Amino acid sequence: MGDYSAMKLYTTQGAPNPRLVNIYLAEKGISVPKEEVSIMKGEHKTSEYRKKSPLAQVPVLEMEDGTCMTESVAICRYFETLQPDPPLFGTDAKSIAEIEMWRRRLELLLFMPAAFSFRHMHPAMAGLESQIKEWGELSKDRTGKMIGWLNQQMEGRDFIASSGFSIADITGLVAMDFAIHAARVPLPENPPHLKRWHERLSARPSAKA
Ligand SMILES: N[C@@H](CCC(=O)N[C@@H](CS)C(=O)NCC(=O)O)C(=O)O
Repeated sequence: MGDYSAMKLYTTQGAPNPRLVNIYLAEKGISVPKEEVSIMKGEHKTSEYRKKSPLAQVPVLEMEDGTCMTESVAICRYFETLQPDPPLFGTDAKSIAEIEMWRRRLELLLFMPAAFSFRHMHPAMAGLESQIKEWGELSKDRTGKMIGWLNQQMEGRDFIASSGFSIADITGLVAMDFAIHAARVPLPENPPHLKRWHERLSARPSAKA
């Protein structure tokens, strides 16, 4: 088990991209000191913070030598190399490719439309986004269609990729919770394939991270 006490993770409670990293770290049993950054108070837009995150986003991992790494999945991949067990990005050519296929689908076709829907329609986001209501509505519709497709795909599966629990499930959980709570697109009740997967994932202690 590595000692990561000289690093710092800048994170925001309730925001989906930091949540992905926090769930990943919990699943790996990795502990890193954290500092809370309030997006609503604009703490990510200060010139001091932009030195760490030029695009003014969370999360950021500040390494021992002062290097700052942004992009949630880049941060996870960094720890995956430092501490490969348990493997969450696959172990061989086929599992690595399959996990990446699902991770990309879930990020681009579920999380992004859900995020656009929330950012372009929710009044709380008016200060952060040039809102285009029609784009928000179209994105909400796309989120719902993707969830419907995913529900069919999950028939008979415990986890998203065939090799078992992975970063694809973490991406899926974060995206699905964001779709439910922020974009207000519900989980289908029937057939309950996706709902069962969601309940299984939500019951893991890491889901609270
Ligand atoms: N691609 C980046 C996206 C980071 C991102 O969009 N973070 C959001 C919070 S979930 C943020 O910092 N938003 C601030 C803003 O929109 O002003 C990643 O994967 O880390």
